[in-house]
Amino acid sequence: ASRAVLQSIDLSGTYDPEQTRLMDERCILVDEDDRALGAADKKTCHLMENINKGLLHRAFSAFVFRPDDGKLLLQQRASEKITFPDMWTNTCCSHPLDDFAAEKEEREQLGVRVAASRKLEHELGIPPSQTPVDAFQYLTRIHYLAPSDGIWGEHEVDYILFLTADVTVTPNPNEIRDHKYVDKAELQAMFEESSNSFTPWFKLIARDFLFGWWDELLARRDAQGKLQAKSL
Ligand code: DMA
Ligand code: MN
Repeated sequence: ASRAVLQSIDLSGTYDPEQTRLMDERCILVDEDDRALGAADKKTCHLMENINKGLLHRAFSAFVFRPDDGKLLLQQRASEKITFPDMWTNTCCSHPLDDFAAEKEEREQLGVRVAASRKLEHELGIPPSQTPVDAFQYLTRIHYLAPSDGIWGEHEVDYILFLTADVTVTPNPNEIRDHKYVDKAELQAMFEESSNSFTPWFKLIARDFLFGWWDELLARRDAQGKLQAKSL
């Protein structure tokens, strides 16, 4: 894709100032085989007009499970979010950034692990000491495209990371409106009640992968009934 044809728009005065500022972060552009091609700002990467021309970037979706009862931590995105506001989703999603050398490291998915730890702190206030990079389990990568509201959307190679850990949550209200722990039945009930209040990538991952992997986590509980730190 030629950079020259990419669109931009003026966000000033339209959206939350902090979320507007974060649109200057630089995402890592990739091809369909997840080979890094360069970088573009988050705003450029999330405009449907550019996505429709094939622009694709790298992302992660983290899922945090509570060892004691095997429940998954969900978040509801803040109303301030420019893409997919107010929707319920997995624990934390974001992008490894071209702005940080450590987040460009592809060996052992190190870059996305570092980004996941950074954003679990930024969005949920989880101390990084509770999310060491080698504690994340990398499951797979998915390539997906999903419009948000016409102007905005997602087109990503998304790394799925699981973390089984006790975490201390102190939400950042600019990122998160609400959060809660759910078991499988509670999540199913939420889907049945209002499927359209969930992000498209979370619904896709739930439909294709989540429940099977979650069953495996639960099947490998120790004698005390606790989830093991790494069991897939
Ligand atoms: C983007 O998440 C990543 C995925 C997998 C959709 P996001 O919109 O929550 O990113 P950020 O928190 O950086 O705005
Ligand atoms: Mn994205």
